[in-house]
Order: sequence, then C-alpha cells, then structure tokens
Amino acid sequence: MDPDWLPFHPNPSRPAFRAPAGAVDAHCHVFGPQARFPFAPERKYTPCDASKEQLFALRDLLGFERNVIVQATCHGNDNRALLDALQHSNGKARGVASVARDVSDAALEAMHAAGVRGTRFNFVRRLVEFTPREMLAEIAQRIAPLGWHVVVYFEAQDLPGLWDFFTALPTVVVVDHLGRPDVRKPVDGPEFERFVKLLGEHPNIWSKVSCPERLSASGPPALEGERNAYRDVVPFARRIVEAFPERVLWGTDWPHPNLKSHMPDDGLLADFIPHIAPAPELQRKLLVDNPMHLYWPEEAK
Ligand code: 0GY
Repeated sequence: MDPDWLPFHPNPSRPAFRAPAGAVDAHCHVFGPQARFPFAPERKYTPCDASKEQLFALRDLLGFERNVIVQATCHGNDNRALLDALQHSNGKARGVASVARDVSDAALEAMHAAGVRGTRFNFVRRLVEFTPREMLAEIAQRIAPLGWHVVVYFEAQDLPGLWDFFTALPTVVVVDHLGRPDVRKPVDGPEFERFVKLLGEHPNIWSKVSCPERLSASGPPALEGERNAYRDVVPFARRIVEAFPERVLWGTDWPHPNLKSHMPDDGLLADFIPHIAPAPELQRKLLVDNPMHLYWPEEAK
C-alpha cells in the first residue's frame, strides 16, 4: 500500500497561547521509520514516517514539556516504534500501547518499564476489524494490576452499543476526541447529552478534548495563517472541560494520521486551548495536573 494521506504541516507556527509550565501533549503519535518499524499488514491506511525527533521538536516549538504517545492502528499491535520513542525521550514521554490478549506478562512488564501506562481499544469501523468484547475485557483484566488505563476510540452513534462494555471496565477509561460528536447537531441535543451522561455517571471515565480539525464541519481555515478555524467544535469541548475539569486531556494528534481533508497547523491547534479552557486554572488542570495524574503519578502534586 502506498502512502495515502497528506504529509504533516512542514512549518507549524509558534502559538500565541503560552502553555503553563509542565504542559503535556497527551495525544500524539510516532510512525516508522517504515524501513525499521514496518506498518501492520492489516492497516487501513498508510501514513508517512513521523519520527520521535520531529515529535520532540514540535513539543518544544509549542512550548510543551512532555508527550503521551498513542499507538495507532497503522502499527497494529507492534509497539516497537512507540517503545523506541519512549526510551529516547529522557523520561519526557509516556505511552499508550495496543496489545493482544495473549501478550506475555514479561512483554507487559517491559512495556511498563519503558513508560507505557495504558492500552487502546479502537471501535472506529473504518480503522479496525471487529475485536470480540470478551477478548478486550480479558486484556483490561490483564493490564489493570499494572495501574494502566484503557483508551477508547469510537464514533458518537456507536456509544449506545458500547455503553455497557465501557462502564464495566475495571480501570480508568479515557475517551478519544470527545467521543467524536457530530458537531452539526446541538451541543445540548440527545447525542451529546448521552456522552455527558456517560462521564456524569461514571467518575472513572475521562475525555480527550482534542481533534477539532477532525470534528469540525465548518472545515479547515480558509486562508493559510487564519487563526479562527474549527470554532464549531468549541461549545462541545468547552462543555466537557467545564463540567469535568479534573478528567480532561488535550493533545495535538500530530502527525494527524488518516486526515484526508487538510493538514492543520499545530500552532493553530494550540491556540484553540484558551477557547475551550478560558481560565488559567482550567488550562493547568487540562494540560498539567490531569495528564500528570494519569501518566506520571509518581511526580504528580
Ligand atoms: C487519531 C485518529 C485516527 C486514527 C487512529 O489509530 C488510528 O489509526 O486513531 C482517525 O483516523 O480518526 O487519533 O489518530
């Protein structure tokens, strides 16, 4: 399969937003290099290489200090690129891996030592084949004693069918990208209310308030350099940040895998933060306290 998506922004702008000291980009990826870490044969898309060095340079440009690197489906259950990045991060990156039910205890322990603190279950139909729930439940039981959590990715219309599975999980559960709401629907309509209820009723469920560039219906900025893009996502993200300030995370999603419409300027994405978390106190929770609690608990205040 040839690369089938756009390369990431070659020259992201420096954001106007000043992140608080210790800020964590809690959702980003590394891919390849393909020659060393081949992509999974069962993948649904092929990204271009996105190296740890490029990720760490972006971190510095944006004024962040740490990364949470998340395994994406294009690498399947082969976490070597992720582990390599963690091991070369000087302790400044932790990870979310993807594991199979038959993963050995030794492999889990090695991942933990490298900085993995969670596993990801993907329910987005365009990205993965169906994985039986009982297998995922078994994986959750395996990783719970390590203190890991489960990251879940799904689309809003699938939440009713996943509700019972998510709410029975024995760990913290982090939902990617606000549960992918359809932002053309009202923020107080039944679909998003269901998501708010999920977090409201289950104190172990968290949400990433990331990826306005994926969720926006109004689309990319009309002009290069325009800093007013993706505003239709703001009410959704802001509602979750304000209702659950202790259970939200933010990430760039660099290098924006499988995004077909456009490639966002990561500086512009960072400038989105004060719109969804206006008060400095909210920003500190979103970018520092919450990710530290989940990924570096031994250092968290
Ligand atoms: C993201 C979003 C996407 C891809 C993946 O694991 C993945 O391949 O998560 C997507 O296509 O929406 O968070 O990277």
